[in-house]
Amino acid sequence: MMAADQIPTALVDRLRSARRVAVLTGAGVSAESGIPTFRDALDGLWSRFDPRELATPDAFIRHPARVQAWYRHRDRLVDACAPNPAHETLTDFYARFETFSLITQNVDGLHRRAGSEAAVRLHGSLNDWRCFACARPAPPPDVRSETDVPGRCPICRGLLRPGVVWFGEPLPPDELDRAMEAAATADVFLSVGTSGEVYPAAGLPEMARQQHAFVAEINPQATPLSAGMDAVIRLPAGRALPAIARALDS
Ligand code: BJW
Ligand code: ZN
Repeated sequence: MMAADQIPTALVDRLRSARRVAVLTGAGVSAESGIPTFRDALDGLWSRFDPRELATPDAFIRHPARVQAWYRHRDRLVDACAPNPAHETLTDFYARFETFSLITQNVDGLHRRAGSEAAVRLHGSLNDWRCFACARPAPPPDVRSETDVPGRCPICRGLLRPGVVWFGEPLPPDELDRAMEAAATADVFLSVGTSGEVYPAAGLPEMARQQHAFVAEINPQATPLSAGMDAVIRLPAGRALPAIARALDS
């Protein structure tokens, strides 16, 4: 059975009686703000690079100016974008449910800009540059191309890196603990706009399901997580989440 706008009735019913709700978001939640998803090629100059190959410590060590310029390019792109109805609806969920946890893999800061300051940021932030050598915070380097001189720490001359988590690096332990606690205690867990390919984040829906949460996915495309879901909504997040809020109000 579907409520209006393809929202499964079972999900609406479970949300109505839920005390603890947790949502995991990925790049798809910012797609309608104009930010390309991680697996979509970036436009122009950057389309010849695979993001998966830039987001590693090895890529940074081999091509520091290229990686710094790529992250500065994304900083500027994000600055020119604004939160969309998906981010806004999730902010409203804090007031709607007794306990609400928002867990994001996104580094774009749009959940915070929409008012979800408490969002758990599993993969860090595009801002918060620091020194790769001494870890001191530093202002973002003004590097625009791979042929520029790489930005360095004013104190120790180490290379500057963005405050994100690259492949092979540990997630911030406090954030990961909060995310696992939210997943393990949720009555309803929603996975929104993520390909479900990157761990440990991709393990959270299964962790919730094993602890008897109702798990649902919002994504226009199927993912490796889809088969384990109690409900799937094949709609863009900016349409599905407001529709869920309307169904709960009706
Ligand atoms: C829409 C939409 C719309 C479009 N509405 N939807 C097995 C188990 C555990 C770990 C591993 C494992 N095998 C390998 C690993 C290691 C690795 C990993 O998972 N690799 C996989 C590729 C297999 N994981 C790690 O390395 C992690 N660290 C770790 O495990 O540490 C262990 C350790 C412990 C102690 C010491 C040392 C190490 C770290 C992972 C860090 C990921 N970092 C990145 C880059 C961040 C910086 C940056 O942005 O540049 O995070 S990778 C990238 O993927 C980014 C994203 O947050 C993450 C997830 O991507 P996401 O959000 O799902 O985006 P997309 O693009 O993939 O998907 C978008 C989706 O949206 C699509 O499905 C669309 O259909 C959908 N969509 N429009 C709704 N409008
Ligand atoms: Zn330094």
